[in-house]
Amino acid sequence: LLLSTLGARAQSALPQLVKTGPSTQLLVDGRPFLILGGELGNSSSSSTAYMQPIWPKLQAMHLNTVFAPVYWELLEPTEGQFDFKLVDELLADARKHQIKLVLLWFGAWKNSMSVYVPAWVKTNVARFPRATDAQGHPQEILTPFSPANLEADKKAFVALMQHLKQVDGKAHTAIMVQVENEIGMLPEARSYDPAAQAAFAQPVPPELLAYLGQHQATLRPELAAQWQRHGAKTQGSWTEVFGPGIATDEFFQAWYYATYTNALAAAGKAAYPLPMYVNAAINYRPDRLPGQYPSAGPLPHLFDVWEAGAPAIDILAPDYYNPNFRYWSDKFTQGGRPLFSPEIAFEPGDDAKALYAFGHYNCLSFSPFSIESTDHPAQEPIGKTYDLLRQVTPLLTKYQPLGGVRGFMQAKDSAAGRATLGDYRFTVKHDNTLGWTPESKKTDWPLTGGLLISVAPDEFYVVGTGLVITCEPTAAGKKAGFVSIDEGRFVNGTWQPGRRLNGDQNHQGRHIRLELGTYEIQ
Ligand code: N0T
Repeated sequence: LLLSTLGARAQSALPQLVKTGPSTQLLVDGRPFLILGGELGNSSSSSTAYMQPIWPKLQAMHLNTVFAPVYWELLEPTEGQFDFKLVDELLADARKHQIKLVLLWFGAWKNSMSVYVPAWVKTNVARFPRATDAQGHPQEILTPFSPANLEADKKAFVALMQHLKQVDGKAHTAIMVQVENEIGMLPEARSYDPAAQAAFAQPVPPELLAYLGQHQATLRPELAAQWQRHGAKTQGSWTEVFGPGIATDEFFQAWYYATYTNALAAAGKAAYPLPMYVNAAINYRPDRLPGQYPSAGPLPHLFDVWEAGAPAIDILAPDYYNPNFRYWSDKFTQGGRPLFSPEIAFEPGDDAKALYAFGHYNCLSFSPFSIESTDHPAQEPIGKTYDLLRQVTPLLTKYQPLGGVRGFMQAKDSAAGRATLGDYRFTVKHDNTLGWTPESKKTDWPLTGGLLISVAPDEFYVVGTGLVITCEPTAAGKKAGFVSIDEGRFVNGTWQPGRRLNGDQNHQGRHIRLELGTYEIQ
């Protein structure tokens, strides 16, 4: 009886983020949940009919979650009149296909611009003012400095959250919400509209300076250096505190984007407290200056400003559209921040990156963009990888907080991956380094990856593709061999061994070679 009561309580708990040991976990219905996701193309969920053939594709790729936009222009076509039909149909279809939803609020900003605001907002520039460049030319960007803009956006967002509570507060089909999309200022680092100018003439808000003072030891180096260069002041104008120039302009704009977003998120959470995050359009080119890339969004060099200004936002998340996956993941996880990826370009290598992200960064979400664009869902490597990751989710989420998981990603030019886990030191190389296959002679090698879970000092599960792994005992002067290597699957959480891998399959006991699959090593 007691157990069933506890079970029922866990079931009714809202999706939430909890800190478990060194890692953050997302709990859905009381259990750790890894988002094996994909994001829909921007326009797909504007039509329930258009979505119909997409759902089976998502199932064929073993997604457990889809990231789907909710559009302000379609939610509130007439001011104050909300149309929840699309949202309700999305929820119903998601449930029918046993897929969770992360809802993307395409409100005031979508990739910097304000194209998803309803027509009654778009056409009333006097009431809903735009950001302007330094010459006063208006941009297709609502200014965050206008209380009217915030109020209108917030009213719609709160209506959405209230509705979700009503229709989904028990089922928890929607598990998280993204607030806006890739917020960023262009073509200058800050806006110069009248309200922005008035704000810039004000002192730096004391909350921001207090935050910097309290977090001195962990501030981003760019911001810390600039603040210290000008005397680490505890009050003053933006140019007195940070000096004149575009870097200061960007801090200023970021603060007001953050506080706007915070007001939205806090009001939304007051209605229905789902975890909320914002996503960043990464500036890949270090030669681009503030204003030349979507500026003042939740970018790593602005984390302190965003975290000070937007405590109601749980996670600052990277959108990956360039090859430097490790570099940006390291940046976004500095200081123990959780990794949550709502978007990554849908391309070869995503399978390896997903395995690496879940194994190495304890990431909470992986999600290729425009996931429905494939014509061969059953053949997609990311789908096959999600199938494996689904099977090992209970193991992964159990051993991650205990430090028992490692991730690997190998390209042609990678140094060997190394990890100590249990009583062994592992060396992980690209499969082609063996030189056995015609592929190894090619100039391009596919990215490969995997993860290793230690369930006992001498017992491991490994999930991956295209890797070759050797291990040696950490104890000095000892030698070790494999007792057994089994290929298999988890069926409802129970290990079901398939082939016993020996002979040529483990190079007569020298190593384990991963084709796509899950393996138990002893
Ligand atoms: C993303 C997507 C969608 C190599 C682009 C990425 C999505 C938005 N923006 O398809 O529009 O809604 O969040 C912009 C980064 C492109 C950089 C490409 C450089």
